[in-house]
Formats: sequence, structure tokens, C-alpha cells
Amino acid sequence: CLLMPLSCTSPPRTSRFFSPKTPESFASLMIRVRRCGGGLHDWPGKPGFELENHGAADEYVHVWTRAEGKKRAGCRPAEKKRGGKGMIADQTLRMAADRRNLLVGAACSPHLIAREPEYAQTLAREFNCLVAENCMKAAYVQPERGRFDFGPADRLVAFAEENRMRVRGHTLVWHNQMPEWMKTAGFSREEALGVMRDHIRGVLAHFKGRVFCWDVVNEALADGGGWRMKSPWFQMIGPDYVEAAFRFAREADPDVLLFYNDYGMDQPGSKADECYRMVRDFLDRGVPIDGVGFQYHLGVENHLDRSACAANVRRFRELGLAVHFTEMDMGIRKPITDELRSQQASEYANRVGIALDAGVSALVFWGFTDKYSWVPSFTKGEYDEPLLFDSSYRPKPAWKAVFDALAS
Ligand code: 9MR
Repeated sequence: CLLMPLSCTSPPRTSRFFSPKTPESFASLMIRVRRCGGGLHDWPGKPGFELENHGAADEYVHVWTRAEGKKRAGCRPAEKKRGGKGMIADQTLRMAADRRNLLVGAACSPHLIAREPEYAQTLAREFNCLVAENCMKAAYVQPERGRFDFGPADRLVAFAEENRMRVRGHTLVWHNQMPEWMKTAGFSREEALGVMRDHIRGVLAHFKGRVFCWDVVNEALADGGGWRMKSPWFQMIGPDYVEAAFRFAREADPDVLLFYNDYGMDQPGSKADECYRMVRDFLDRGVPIDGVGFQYHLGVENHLDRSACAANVRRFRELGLAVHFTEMDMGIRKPITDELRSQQASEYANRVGIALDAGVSALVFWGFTDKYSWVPSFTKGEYDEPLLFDSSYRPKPAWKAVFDALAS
């Protein structure tokens, strides 16, 4: 069931499991099967063990128990090695994150999920969380005033549910990707507040219970400090549009987690300080907010000081807020060499280290395959290869580094 759209009614079959390289170093083998229809079943076995009469769409978790008693993920089903479907690899980011009770996610597109099986399979296999790269933004979900279109976003949420992935909502109030009508109608402050409230209500009501958190406001702070005054929301309403959005969101859904999300606060500095002051003020005044998203769009040349960055993030946690890393990618400046790819890998590991040190609960990448990323076009071809899988969906050194950092 993990890799949709496999049928749950596929005929029973038998799988043979591979031995680890040194089977004698393991005392026993456990094969855990999560049945397509629900329920976990454990079978003790030994290398070469055959599991009979399982459904093709069941999911396998194999646990080798070391002689000294330490558990390790181990073998993989024979079908996997032959490229068969319905199985998950035993070593995925998702499994490493699950073991730590962390979310590991990726931004994605429902069109690509429908069009490219390898895209969908990699996403479901490696991540336990997803976020819409674009299709939940205002321009797409309310293209005309009062007419909501949730088609693509619904398909994305259905995919997440079929694959037991959590969904981060992105984003309700942002200066970009607003429909034309929302920013050009010359609304008064009161009208604009009404437009914002209706948008938030419409979207939150639709996704209630299916999206666990929302980036309520995205990128309201300017790079040089203060508010981003060119935002149509700022111009129509004034600086209190940010807190108004959080209040409307809480009214619309008392249960969903509400996040402020921004870039440029990944390292200590004036923008991070500004955000800290803003959210502390919100908490002091009872403006509802549950978390802060740090985007982490940075090039490979930005070496981050692990302890300084962790301290920067930790102070938000100490306010009682959740923190997610929401949009991680790491473009490499061309010409790209293997040395730069391994530098990218160690910088990714460093970011995971920051997250773990600071108590971050979700690590979300802004895409997962270099085949699809906003980075090359945004940087006019200067940067490329920002993600964990190459454009043929092969895991890169960066994937290995993130996996090892999560698994360590
Ligand atoms: O990746 C998104 C890209 O496809 C869109 O064209 C772009 C429009 O501005 O938005 C990109 O996603 C942004 C995200 O929503 C907010 N933080 C910055 C991301 C990269 O620009």
C-alpha cells in the first residue's frame, strides 16, 4: 500500500529475503509486514527465509537483530533487487526519520505524481511528509473571488493519505502567487481583511483534519529588516495583517498548527532577530501561533556554523514553539565537480545536525530530484543539482549524508 497506486487485492505470493553480508553476526531476523488492509505482523526468520501468501502491496520492514542485541535495518526482499514493486527499501530517509519520530518531507507536484511513476514511488518511499510546491497557494485555490478550486491539491492530499504521509499546508497569505483579483481590486483595509478571512476560512475548512499545519503567513519580513512593505497585504491592510491572518486561521480551525515561515533567518542575524521579536510579541499578546518555519534555501558555499545556527533556532523552541525546516535545498555553483557534490553532502549533514541539536520536528526539502527544482531557472543557470536525488532518481552523496545523519 505504501507505493500507490498498487491494488490491495493483488494475488498472494512468496518473497525470499536476502541475507546480510555476514549473517553469522546476527542472532536473528525479524520481518515486520504492515498489511495493506492494516495491522502489523512480525515473523522471526533467518537469512533466506521465505514469507508466503502475502499481498503484493504489503509493506515490509526488516529488522536484523545483532548478536549483541543491537537492532539494525537489514535485508531487502528479493523482488526489490529485481526491481519489483510494492516493497520499500529497508534503508530510506523515511525509515530513519520514523525511528527518530521526525518528519522528513519534500515539496512536490500532483501533476508529476500522476505523470511519472518513478517520481511518485521515490516520494512515497523516502518521505513521511509532503508539501505542495505550488498548488495550495492562493492563485491556484481561489483563482476567482469566491470560486475555490481544490482539484490538484486534493489529489496531492489523497496521495499523501494513501501513503501515510503527513501534509504541511503552504501557504495562506503571501505576497507572491496571489490571484490578480486579490491584489488589484483596490480593496479598502476592511475589504482586504474580509478577503483574507474568507480565503483562510475556505481553505482551512476544506482541508480540516487532513493538513496538520499551515504556513499561515509567508515571508512578511523584509531582507533589510522591518516589514516587507511592498506586499499587497501590507499595502492594503498595514503591518497588523500578519496577526490578523493568525487570528482568522485559529477561528477557522482550532486544531491545526499555525506557522510563520520565512527565509534568511537560517543563521543568526537581524532577520532572525526580527522574527524572534515578532513571534515573542505575538505570544505575549495572545496572537495564536504554534511554530516557525526556517526555509534554508542556501547555496553550498554557505557553510553554516552548527552550534551558532542551533542556538539561533533553539531560542524559538524555548518560547514553546515548534520549528520546522521547511524548504531546504542547496544549489551548487557551476561548473559542478564531484568535490562540490561531496561538499554539498557534508553541508546537508551539517543542516541535519543543526536540526537535531535544536529540536526541529520536521525537515522538509524543496523538492527531491534535481530533475525538478526552481533553483536553475531562478539563478539563470548559475546553480544546479540542489537536491538529494539526481535527475534519474538515483540517491546522491547528499542523500547518503542525510540518511547517515538521521540514522546515527
Ligand atoms: O518553488 C516555487 C516555484 O515553483 C514558484 O514558481 C515560486 C513562485 O514565487 O515559488 C517557489 O516556492 C517558493 C515558496 O513558495 C516560498 N519560499 C520560496 C520558494 C522558492 O521561491
